[in-house]
Amino acid sequence: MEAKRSRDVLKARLEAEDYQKLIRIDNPKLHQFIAKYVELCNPDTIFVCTDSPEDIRYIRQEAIRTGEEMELAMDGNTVHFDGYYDQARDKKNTKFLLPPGVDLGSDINAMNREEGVKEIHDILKGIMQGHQLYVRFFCLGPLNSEFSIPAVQLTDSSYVAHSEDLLYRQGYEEFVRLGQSARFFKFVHSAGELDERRTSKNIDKRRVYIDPEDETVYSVNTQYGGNTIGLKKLAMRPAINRASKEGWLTEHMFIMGVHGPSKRVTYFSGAFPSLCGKTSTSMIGGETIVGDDIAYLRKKEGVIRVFNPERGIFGIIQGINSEDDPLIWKTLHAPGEIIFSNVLVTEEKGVHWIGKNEEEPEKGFHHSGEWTRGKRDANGDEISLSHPNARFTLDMKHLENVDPHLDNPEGVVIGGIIYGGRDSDTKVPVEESFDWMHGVITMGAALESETTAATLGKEGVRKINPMSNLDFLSIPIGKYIENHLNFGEGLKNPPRIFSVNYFLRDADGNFTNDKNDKAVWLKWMELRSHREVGAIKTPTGLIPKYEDLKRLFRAVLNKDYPEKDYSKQFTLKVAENLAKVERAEAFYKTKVPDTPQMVFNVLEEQRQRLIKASEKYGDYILPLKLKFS
Ligand code: SPV
Ligand code: MN
Repeated sequence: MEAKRSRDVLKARLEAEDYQKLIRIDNPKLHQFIAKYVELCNPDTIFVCTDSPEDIRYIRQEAIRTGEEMELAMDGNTVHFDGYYDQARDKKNTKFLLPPGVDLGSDINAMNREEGVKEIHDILKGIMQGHQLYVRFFCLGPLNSEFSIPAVQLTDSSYVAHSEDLLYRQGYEEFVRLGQSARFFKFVHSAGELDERRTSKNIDKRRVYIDPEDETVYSVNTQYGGNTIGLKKLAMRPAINRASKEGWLTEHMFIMGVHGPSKRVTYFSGAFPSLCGKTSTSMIGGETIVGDDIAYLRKKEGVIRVFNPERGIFGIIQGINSEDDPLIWKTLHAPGEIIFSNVLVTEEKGVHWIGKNEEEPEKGFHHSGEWTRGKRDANGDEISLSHPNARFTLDMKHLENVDPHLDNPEGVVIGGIIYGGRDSDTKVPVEESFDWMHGVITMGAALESETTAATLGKEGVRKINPMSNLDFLSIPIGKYIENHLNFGEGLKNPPRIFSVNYFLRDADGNFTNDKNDKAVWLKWMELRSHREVGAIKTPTGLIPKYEDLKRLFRAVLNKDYPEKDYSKQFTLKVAENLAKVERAEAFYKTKVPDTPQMVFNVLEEQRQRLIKASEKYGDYILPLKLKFS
């Protein structure tokens, strides 16, 4: 649509005040985009949000007026329910739209661009009749930063517009400032027709289509945040594509400050698949949080600087309890703007979730409607008190442990990178790689995890998930790994790379660690990144020495750390580690045609080290035997 016609459309469809808000932004491409989807989706009314306090308040009130959220007893708290079958990211219907000749490989869901655009435009046609369209502007990353990305969201869901207000930096003024120079991402969302409970009705037509070249994402007939909140996982995909072209990285990582001796703060970013402890790690007591889910890694003058494109948390609530998670617990029980989703609402208008260490109510209201214990769904399955993927949404400014550099336009310099997965039987709880390449390949590219409730489908299946980013990759996996290898070049002081495993179990199936032991691993990694403690060299990496952990367990958790626990946790399991190498090799050989040769070389070296060690020490090697460095 040409510039003049798009302005005419906007003028005809918007109230004068909203039209003026848009015209203040001098960007014809933006106007064209908005006009196009106004015409196609045909909303009854349009609200342009400038981020003024009145506009923000209006969005919040709309969420309650429309019934997408309900107020709870605690001041500022609301609850939102997604449809019973709309509780997680829909991988099957999330697809990249690609022009002919572009192939992302068999593990990434894609379709022909032209067909996809046609299909989604057909679904979007007239979809907002009877709805209000909210137009919102955000900034992915700190304001006034050369590294941030502006983004515009069109949505007919007040819940989505409200959630984004807590999760992202407001960007209207940023768009005004940037004018025509803004290289912005675009998101179009419609919850589609709603049922009497205000949840998306036509989930058979649920679609999330990503056009990486056009940096546009379409999402329809769904409300679940991971499918709809444009700036979250939807933005990650075009950001990975843009990063790949420009030589930086977009990662599924938390960012946190780990507080070392003498007030030293060392920043770590950590990639774990969904539901594997990213939020709880970044929220651990005594440390400070920069972000819990997404990180942009930029290189400037030989140093890696990391940014959080978000400023809020859309965190898993299951299992949060007053003992293990005191910081988040406190925030979840204080007045303040929090959106709970898919939790149980009690008669007193409080909230409850699985694993909250308080007496469980026998009844309440949640995503399946009225709930009493023992209720079953249409398939005869018992409906749990809250959904395992139930979440809370809040602005990190409510947290007492928010890091002072969250909004630093220069980001924070990173001292260590952590890869973690859900691994019941192979990897030790914490380990450092030999170097960047070894870490990227054996800990990042070979990262595996057992599937969780964060995506639809069976749980507990072990899958390779490179850098925990597979669900979001918009470039071929091989290219992505190569980008990581290249990113490590020319660094003045490369960050150390570590792996952690919080989910190791013993032969009886019990976890070998307590939930909060991660606090110790973090302190150990902090010291290692400054080379202030030694380590034991094993065939798979560098592991802690017993005496260092013993000291840290006492200092951090005031806990004794018996040597038998250490031996159990840090025993090198040769056969399991060899099998892991095999699985990684098979994955890259069969599924990733453009795998850099280095991946196979480094995996082969790991295999040889494991074989050699087992010839000397057997199949299960106690760490004390390996004390040779
Ligand atoms: C995840 O599943 O990795 C999340 C939540 O962080 S979602 O927004 O659904 O992606
Ligand atoms: Mn995530």
